[in-house]
Amino acid sequence: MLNVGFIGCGSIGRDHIERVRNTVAGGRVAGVFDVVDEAARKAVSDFEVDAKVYGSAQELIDDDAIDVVVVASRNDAHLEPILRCIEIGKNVLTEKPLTKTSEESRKIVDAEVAAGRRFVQVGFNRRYDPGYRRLKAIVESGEIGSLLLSNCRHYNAAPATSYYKTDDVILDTFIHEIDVMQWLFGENYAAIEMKIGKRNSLNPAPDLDEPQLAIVETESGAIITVEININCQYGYDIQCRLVGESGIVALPDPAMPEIRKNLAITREIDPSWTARFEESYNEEFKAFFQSVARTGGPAAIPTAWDGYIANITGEAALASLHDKRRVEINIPEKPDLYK
Ligand code: ISE
Repeated sequence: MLNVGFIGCGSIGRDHIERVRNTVAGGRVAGVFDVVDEAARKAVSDFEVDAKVYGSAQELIDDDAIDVVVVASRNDAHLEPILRCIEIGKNVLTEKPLTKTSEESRKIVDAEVAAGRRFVQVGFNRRYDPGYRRLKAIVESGEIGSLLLSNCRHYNAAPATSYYKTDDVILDTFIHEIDVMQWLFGENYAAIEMKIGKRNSLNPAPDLDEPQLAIVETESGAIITVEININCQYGYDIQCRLVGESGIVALPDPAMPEIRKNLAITREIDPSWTARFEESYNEEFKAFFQSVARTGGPAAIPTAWDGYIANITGEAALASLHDKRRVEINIPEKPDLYK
């Protein structure tokens, strides 16, 4: 049983504490830290865990009583705790994005390469979703031939926070497709072009420009389009259709009962990602615990390298948004550690 220390007890941090407490075997909630001390104490009492509340992230990481660390703090507060974990040799599962910039994420990659081992698993949870995993298996079986095109939908009913901005649409929302499509296509991206669509009058935030449309080109010339709409009002709606040379495969919707009533057939849509992707979050934690418990590491996928190249693509997307042009993506050579 691994003693798990949690850094960040906001909404996703609380979800993870709860899943380790109640659902996923192999770990015990042993410590918590949040910059808002009250949030850490509340998590301990709400989930009735026997966990120590630490005064700083470093104090938690450095404590011998903590075996592995989960980072679920704000996106701009991931770098220091992850670097500290690598420095003292502790495995860490961090929420996505790895960091907010490719420069910061490169520091994590370099630290792992210098240490000669992977310690970091990045929370691109979709790689553990049963639907996406089936897509991957079908692609790899060769059943629909080489991929030519893809069309994705990433819709949120409303933005995740009241301070969500245009750039967050890329670095916090679209970053999921950046990672998962690169994984499905099994090749690097070559270029990206972003467009901002007509403003939704129900979008409450002045500096949040969306919906956005991404047109991504892979190295082999395949084209992926992604609609990102985070004020869709009606629910959390994730779609993905892959077009191969001899067939098409689409991501299944989550199984929901169909109700026939009042001259209509209806099926519920999940309200948010926590419900829609619950199984994938549980599976990513299982993989994290198993990789550490079974082998003492290295960490499971997605790796810090995946987090880093997602940042490079995110930055190209931002440049495209700001300069209104197609931007080339240059992915550096992958170090042996990640091959
Ligand atoms: C959130 O952090 C997620 O991970 C969701 O999957 C995404 O849809 C949402 O926009 C993000 O804020």
